[in-house]
Amino acid sequence: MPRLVVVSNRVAVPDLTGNRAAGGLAVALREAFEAYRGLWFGWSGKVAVHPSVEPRIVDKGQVQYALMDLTSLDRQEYYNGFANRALWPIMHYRIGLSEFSRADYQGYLRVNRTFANALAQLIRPDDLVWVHDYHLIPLAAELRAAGITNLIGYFHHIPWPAPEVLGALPGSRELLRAIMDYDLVGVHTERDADNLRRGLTHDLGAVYHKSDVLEVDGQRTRIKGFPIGIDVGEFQRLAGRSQSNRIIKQTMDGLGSRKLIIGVDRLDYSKGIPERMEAFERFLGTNPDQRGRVTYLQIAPTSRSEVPEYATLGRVVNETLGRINGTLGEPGWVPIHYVTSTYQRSVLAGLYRLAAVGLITPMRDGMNLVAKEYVAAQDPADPGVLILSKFAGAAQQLKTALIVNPNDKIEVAEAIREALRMSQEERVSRWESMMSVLRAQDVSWWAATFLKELTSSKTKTAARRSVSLAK
Ligand code: ADQ
Repeated sequence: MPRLVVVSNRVAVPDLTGNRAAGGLAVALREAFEAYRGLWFGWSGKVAVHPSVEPRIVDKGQVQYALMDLTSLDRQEYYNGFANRALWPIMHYRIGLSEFSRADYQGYLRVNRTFANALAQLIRPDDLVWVHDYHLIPLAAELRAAGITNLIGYFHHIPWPAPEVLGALPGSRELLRAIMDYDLVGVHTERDADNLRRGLTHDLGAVYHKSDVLEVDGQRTRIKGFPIGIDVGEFQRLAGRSQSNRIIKQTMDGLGSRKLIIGVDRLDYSKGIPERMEAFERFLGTNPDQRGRVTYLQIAPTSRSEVPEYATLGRVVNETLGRINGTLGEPGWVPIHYVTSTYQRSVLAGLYRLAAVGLITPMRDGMNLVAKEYVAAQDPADPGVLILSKFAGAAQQLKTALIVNPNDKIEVAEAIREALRMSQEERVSRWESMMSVLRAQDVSWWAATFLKELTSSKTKTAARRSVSLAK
């Protein structure tokens, strides 16, 4: 069995008691790391005066963690700058918000090179290397330059935009070129895969070798959709026994006979939080009988607060919330409850289960795991209704959700009304269809399918080796 080397911007090291971090990649990779011995390499989250030349190794049995510190300039240019102020908005179709700076781009390349040089010392000949997300697109190119010929896969967790959008970013051709150094590139949906393939053919003159394999200058890569899933059983279990939890009890007491609508998102402009609040306002305006009978709980932990666009969003959300609660609220009823804390998964699962409606309306989202968690947490006999943006990758799979355009407040308001009135029979039938998708393509399926496909890409690496030897 080869060793699995995972590379991601942040590394989720288990705490002193051996508990692994909840959420995100840590959960997604849990089972992959049970099947393979592993190494997880990335940023420690710490800022140091001098950049790391070699990583700090933390050994936790089956998995070793290799942690690199960044300087504050690295964090500014690589992380806050190019990754989060230039790439993130472009990848989410927000060209107007993308702030490109050549210095940031150089910082991004520098950190990728430093990481690759440090990682190259740790890679053994048979290791499978799996790189995650937009912070590290050039990593394979840098590893190849350092002489690494192993199989290297990349998974892109956010949308891949149409070539016309990505093309607005200076340096986008180089990013596309760097993609070709991977043996396998995974995205969440066919739409993203198609956008990336079109970008490669339009901008690099790539030619199709097979329907999902593209070739540029003798180099081949496969581009495929692998929709990420969740641990369905875990969410069902957590939700089923959540009623004794203090926060859940308090929430139930506070609600009384009111229905609950829930939204859970990092505070990010891609998630459409102010737009969603306005859609709820519209719903209350057109359905005055619902005032006092429904509460919308928005959970939105602060994220990337050093990036100016996120501070602006925080202000817009607070203003929108204040206006709606001020104008529509009553002494005994607050229309929108807004909290910014992070919660344990058991609490989130309990809150999802309490909610009659999951209102998940991102303007763009690679997948959106919250939509899936909401569905998995429902009571099978009396499930809630998922309202889901058509621009979330999850909408490609969860077709029996109420699918909406998040830009259309009237449509979202009407979906809220429909969800609150939906018969139990229809709710159960829609929920069962969604659950069968979630069970078939859960998180273990996702990791196992990607890694199986990567392992079977061997012939391409052999082809690449012979191309580079011939040069
Ligand atoms: P995110 O943009 O972070 O992920 P999402 O997929 O919804 O979006 O995942 C968020 C995760 O954080 C969920 O597991 C959720 O439970 C958790 N979470 C959110 N708020 C929380 C809170 N207050 N307390 C505790 N946990 C909270 C990126 C992409 C997505 C893609 C994922 C995975 O932007 O499109 O689905 O990666 O690939």
